[in-house]
Parts: sequence; structure tokens; C-alpha cells
Amino acid sequence: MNKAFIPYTPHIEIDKEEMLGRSLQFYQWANKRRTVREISNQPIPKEVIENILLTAGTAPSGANKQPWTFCVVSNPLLKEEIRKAAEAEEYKSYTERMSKEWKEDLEPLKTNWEKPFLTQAPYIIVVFKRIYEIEENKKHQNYYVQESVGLACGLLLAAIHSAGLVSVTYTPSPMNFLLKIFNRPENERPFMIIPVGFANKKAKIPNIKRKKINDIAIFYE
Ligand code: IYR
Repeated sequence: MNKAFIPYTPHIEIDKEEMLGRSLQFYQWANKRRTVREISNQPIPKEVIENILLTAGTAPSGANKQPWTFCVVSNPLLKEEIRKAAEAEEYKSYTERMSKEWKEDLEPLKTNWEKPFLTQAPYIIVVFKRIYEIEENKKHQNYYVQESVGLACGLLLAAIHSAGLVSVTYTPSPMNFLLKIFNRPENERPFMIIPVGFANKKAKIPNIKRKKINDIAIFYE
């Protein structure tokens, strides 16, 4: 690793007015992102996925360890296998494991154990967190892995949105079945599944609202 420091050059220099305009525009753009569960099978270029993943890889991480691995699935048989295993877990979750309160909270989202997006979407990104590194047969620590991989997934979602595509942050529980399917090394754990594609032409989304500024922020002036 190169330990030298290099000068930081701001990527833009703008006045306050432009800053205000850009911050508002960015918010309005981000606010158009919605989780979409009805994803079409229309293909998307692999290069777009590569750019999206490179964006995710720009996330800050504990000690710059970049503790993430993205398994990118376009193989239809593998998608089928993931869907089958995920739906088996979801069926148990919806019929046995989830509390009454949890199911009530999910009511507005109208989710159920069926996960058609896992076979419909042209790409399924299975995100693994790397809880430590193995180099020359020795374990090396990673830091703030949960936070780091969460940030990478946030950027991943923003990059997907920016490309005009949609996704759903899918976290089946438990996710052990992904360990078996992907046979990843012992230092990796499944973190999240992010299918990517175009929204179905007739896709519907729940009519839910975001909190207002005063509900999410407290200013100490
Ligand atoms: N993993 C399940 C249940 C689920 C849980 C939460 I919290 C959600 O916000 C949405 C769904 C499923 O995907 O159906």
C-alpha cells in the first residue's frame, strides 16, 4: 500500500448560490429513487453493472480495507437456485418466524414469500461482507465492516438510480443458503441481495411518504 500523501483538489469550485441549487437538485433526484419489486427481464449492459460496482467501491471503509465482495449473477440457472432457496426461507419466515407486529408493519408494502425479482432481473448482486482478511494463511482484522458495507450498498443504490435502473434491497433471513450456493471463503458472510434491472412497465409501488426535515434532524445552533 502506498503510504504517501498527495494534494487534495476539490472536484468543483462553486459559489453559494450554485451550491444551494445543486444540493436541492441532488435531493430532488435522490427523492425519486424508489424500491421497485417488479423488475423486467430486459437485458442491461454488463459495463453498466461494472460502473455501478466501481461506484459502490468508492465508499469509505474502516482503515480503507474495502471489506466487500460483490457476486454478480446473470446465469439463469444460478438465479433459479437462489430464488428457490430464498423462497424456502421466506415461506418459513412468513408462516412461522415473523412476529405479528412485523407482518403488520410490512402490510403497506404487500410483500410475501414469493420473490420473482430473483429470476426476472437481468443481474442479481449478492453482496458479501469480509469480516477479516486472509493473507499468507494469516488472519488480518477489518474494521467497521457493517458500516463500511452498508455505505457501499448505499452508493450502489444511488448508482443504479443514476443509470435509470431500479433495485430492491433484499435481505432474506437467515442468509446461510448463500454461503452454500456461492461457496465463498470462510472470511465472507452474506450481507444483502440487490437485484438490478428496468422497472416493469406496469410496476406498482406503495404510496408511502418520507419523513420531513424536522422529523429526521435536530439542529444545535
Ligand atoms: N425479508 C422479507 C421480509 C421483509 C422485511 C423487511 I424489515 C422489509 O422492509 C421487507 C420485507 C421479504 O423480503 O419479504
